[in-house]
Amino acid sequence: MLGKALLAALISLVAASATDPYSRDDFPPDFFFGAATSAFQVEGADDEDGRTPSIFDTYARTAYGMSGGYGHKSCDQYHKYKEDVALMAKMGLNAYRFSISWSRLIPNGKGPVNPKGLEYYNNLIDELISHDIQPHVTLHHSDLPQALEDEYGGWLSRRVVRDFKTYADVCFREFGDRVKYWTTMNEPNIFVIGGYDSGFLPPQRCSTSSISNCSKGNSSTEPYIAAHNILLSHAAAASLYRKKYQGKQHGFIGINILTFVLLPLTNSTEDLGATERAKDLLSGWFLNPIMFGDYPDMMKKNIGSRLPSFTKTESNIVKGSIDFLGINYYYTSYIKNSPQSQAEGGGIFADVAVEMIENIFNATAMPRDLQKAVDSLEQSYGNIPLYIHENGQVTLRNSSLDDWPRVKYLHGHIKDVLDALRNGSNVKGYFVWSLLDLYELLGGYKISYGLYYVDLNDRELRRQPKLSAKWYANFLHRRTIDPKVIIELKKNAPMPSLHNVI
Ligand code: IFM
Repeated sequence: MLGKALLAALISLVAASATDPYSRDDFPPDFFFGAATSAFQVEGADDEDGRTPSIFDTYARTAYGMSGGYGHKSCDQYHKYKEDVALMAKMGLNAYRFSISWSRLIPNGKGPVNPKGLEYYNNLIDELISHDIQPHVTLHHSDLPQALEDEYGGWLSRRVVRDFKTYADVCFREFGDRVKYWTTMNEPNIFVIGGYDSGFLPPQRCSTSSISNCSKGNSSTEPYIAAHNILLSHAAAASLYRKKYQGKQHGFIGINILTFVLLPLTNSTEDLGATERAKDLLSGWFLNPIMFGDYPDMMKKNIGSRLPSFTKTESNIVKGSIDFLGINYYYTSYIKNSPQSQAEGGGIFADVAVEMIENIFNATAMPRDLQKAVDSLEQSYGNIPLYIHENGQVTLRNSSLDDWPRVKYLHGHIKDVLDALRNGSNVKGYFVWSLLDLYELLGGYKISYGLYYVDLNDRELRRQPKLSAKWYANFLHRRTIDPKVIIELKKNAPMPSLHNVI
């Protein structure tokens, strides 16, 4: 009797879910479903074959970056790329997002090209193409060559623009016959905040930070200078690509930003206004110059002469310098008006009088809003082709291979992408962060987002599929989803809370 009741309940749950599930076939056939990594986080071989350190290496060796260990071996993708590409193919991915290590390709950031670096990326790209996996390549993912940081202050100097353009030129020339999707920068909006305002990311510079003790920096000027040089470097590379390569290589060039859904903490006029200012700061800082040729008016007003200005020529090069926008989306944040902090020298959030109430490690409380993130960008910047370059669920690194929270997260967010598409948005691809358990930017080896677990105590660094990898593979291979999975997904299982882990 009980058995029958259970069976009936099971059938009704599966039936109820019939309106809810979706399949790969609901997406356009040419939609990219991939996974993502970045060079320093996955390659290892940090001092092999001529590679020199980047600012990410330096960060990983010191203070905050040390939490969880140093990433010199990481997943050793440098030696295991064939195995990793085979995993991707088995999972059914048709795209892989990775980044090139500038200091592996051009040791010290400028000068001769390293033949071993060239060989590695050629091999990786060829391996991907031979498995019908499109390479989506990022040029800078938090890893400026340390030599350029030491020589002239890296992104703080205008000299970086020429060196970045030369590096990009090498990449387009050597790999552009096979790489059709180029992203100049990963998350520059967070890179400049973490690297020059709060100091919790490379190159760890700050003067007023409640989070980090930096030995040098100036939080009231450097984030703006670094951002300006990043924008000019991006634009120089994009303009070069369009003039010299795009006509014959037929590829696309874009930039990536970390995006949030920003919600006012309360419905007060003050918090609503603060939310608009936070959007201007977190997206508009980079996207307004790229789409309209200048910084948001609010930033110009609040920051005054500390915000660099574009000459007419620069503005023309920056404006319209993307064919697509890549976004990384993880969570929603609440915004509070913070008038008392509007004094110069308080850091960039103080400059725009906002407080951001983040909850990165406690996703339980956070609404899922990838569709809202897409809608909000499209409202502000139009129907530009979008790629979800990163999206994923953090867990403790050595937790269970049965990563239900990650399966739930991915299931919900891919559905959001489908809803956005059905609503007319121009999303072209979705990448899970991350393919493997790699060296995490915040938290080293303590936390992870991977579809595959990598046991660091295993000398072979064998990759072990988590439930999420199997779930993603089932989805991509159009296999029927086990009803038990659907039932589990419907349960309101709590997301992990990782407070105080890093
Ligand atoms: O690991 C990082 C990645 O390098 C940039 N985007 C966010 C990820 C997770 O924190």
